[in-house]
Amino acid sequence: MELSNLQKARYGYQPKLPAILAGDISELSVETGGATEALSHQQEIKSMFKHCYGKPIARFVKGRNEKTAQVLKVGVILSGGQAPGGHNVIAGLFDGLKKGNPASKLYGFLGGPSGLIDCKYIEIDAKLVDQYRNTGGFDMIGSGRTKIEMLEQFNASLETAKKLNLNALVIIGGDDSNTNAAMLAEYFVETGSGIQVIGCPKTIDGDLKHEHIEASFGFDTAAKTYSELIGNIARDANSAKKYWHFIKLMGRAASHIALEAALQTRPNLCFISEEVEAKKLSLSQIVDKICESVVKRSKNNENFGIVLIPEGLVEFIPEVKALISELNDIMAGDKTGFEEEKSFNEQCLWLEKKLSPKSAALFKTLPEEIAKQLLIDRDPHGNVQVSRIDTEKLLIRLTEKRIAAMKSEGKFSGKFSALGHFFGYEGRAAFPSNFDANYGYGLGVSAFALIALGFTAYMSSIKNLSAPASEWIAGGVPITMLMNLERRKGVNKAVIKKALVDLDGAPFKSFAAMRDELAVKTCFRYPGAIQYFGPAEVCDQTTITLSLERS
Ligand code: FBP
Repeated sequence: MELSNLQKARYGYQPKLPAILAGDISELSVETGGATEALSHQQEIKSMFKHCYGKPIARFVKGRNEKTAQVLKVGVILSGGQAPGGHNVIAGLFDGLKKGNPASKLYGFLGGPSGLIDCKYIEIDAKLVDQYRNTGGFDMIGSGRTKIEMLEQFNASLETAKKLNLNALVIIGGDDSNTNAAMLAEYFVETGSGIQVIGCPKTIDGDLKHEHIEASFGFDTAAKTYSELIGNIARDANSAKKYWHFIKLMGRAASHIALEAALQTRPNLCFISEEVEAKKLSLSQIVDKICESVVKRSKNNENFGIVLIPEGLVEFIPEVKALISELNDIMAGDKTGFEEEKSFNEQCLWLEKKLSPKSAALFKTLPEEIAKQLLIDRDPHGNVQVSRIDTEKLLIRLTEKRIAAMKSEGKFSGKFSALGHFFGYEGRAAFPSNFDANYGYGLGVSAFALIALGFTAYMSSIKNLSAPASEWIAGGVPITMLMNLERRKGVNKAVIKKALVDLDGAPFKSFAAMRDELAVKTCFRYPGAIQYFGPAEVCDQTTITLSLERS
């Protein structure tokens, strides 16, 4: 493989660690607080995690231990969507293990959790790790979305772990994968295997956060990559002055990425799904807001603009949400009638008879491609695959229709020409920013220390993230502390609560304070590309979201 110059240079980057993890690891001790509680339904969750519930928060401090020098065998899994910094978690874990004892071994399960179930793995050695230091993607061992939920899967996981004589397993994943990590940990204790499980907070979506988990790695790089692209488009729009750009941004249900990109780039409009839901805005009211901005800007001869759309938006618009939920039930039931219909039109007629009158009316108004996308299979966790619904095109179509009507009524004489974009995959495997390279690496070293010091059912945690890395605080958070009870597939389940955008939080308030002006005036901000080498104020800054949340 021929290397780019940046790749070569990034290999040489030494991630910055919290001071406590940067020193001699035999001089590492741990301080724990009192018992902890889940976010809600404490008794029910306690009964589901008899062994692992309510453990104390752990924080590494200076002290002595003999444990970090033990020979350990550890397995690692990358789970779910790619997030920049994942390879560094593995590198940190590897370096910690080898620093503790060069005889320790690290195994990588291939293709996500299914690698553990099917016993597909490789031994990760120094040569392999060195090829992936500070690089994006998950291609070192691959990732997958298999959910470990059936007893046979738990048994198969245990069998693999025993076969490899594992002391511990590290699961690098999002909320669902870390919920799985806690379940596996509980199962391993219950079955007396002694195998520990540690999770690491990963996802570009930024929705795995909590008082003690300040951010997931990957969010920083992905949000900055999208912001760079949006800034470039905004500058193009401001130069040519002829297009409205509708940009859908990845991030699943939560709008953290769209909000961060709005703070970075100051578009004319950015919809925040959580607000749309709270205010029960309809599709038509969203189009009203777009048209209002188009008309006002056109009066200033500015027939161009930028609209940011979080990818999960459709699921938060009450009438679309109701339609999706009805479609979920219909498609999960007997759909032979649907499959027998020959054309899509006939299939629609079949569906419309089964939908409530309100949902049937909405379904009929949707452009064909969007209607088809709403019927795509759900992912293994039961999520609608929002990345495959062209919300940006839907909003363009509806705005064009409305603008045409306004023109024919003599209410608008300007121009409206729109282009759609979707930024998702281009940000998920980017070279990690210095922040994500440091944070991922630190989480990996911290996961090693948690294992060596005997913890299980913990998430590796690094706090004080808006300060320079040397001042970061490392430790672990019991996973049950992040849980609440949710109804999933008709059953109450203890799961990590998704952290959506807090409408009372500083990031949203900061955007809300400027948006009326942004909707009319051109105030674009151009963040430029992520910088890897140079002054700390250019290279090591974290997201605006994190700094506002921590200030
Ligand atoms: P995770 O939740 O696993 O981190 O994945 C995040 C994500 O990138 C979402 O933003 C997006 O909706 C989804 O993955 C896309 O999934 P896929 O990679 O399966 O197309």
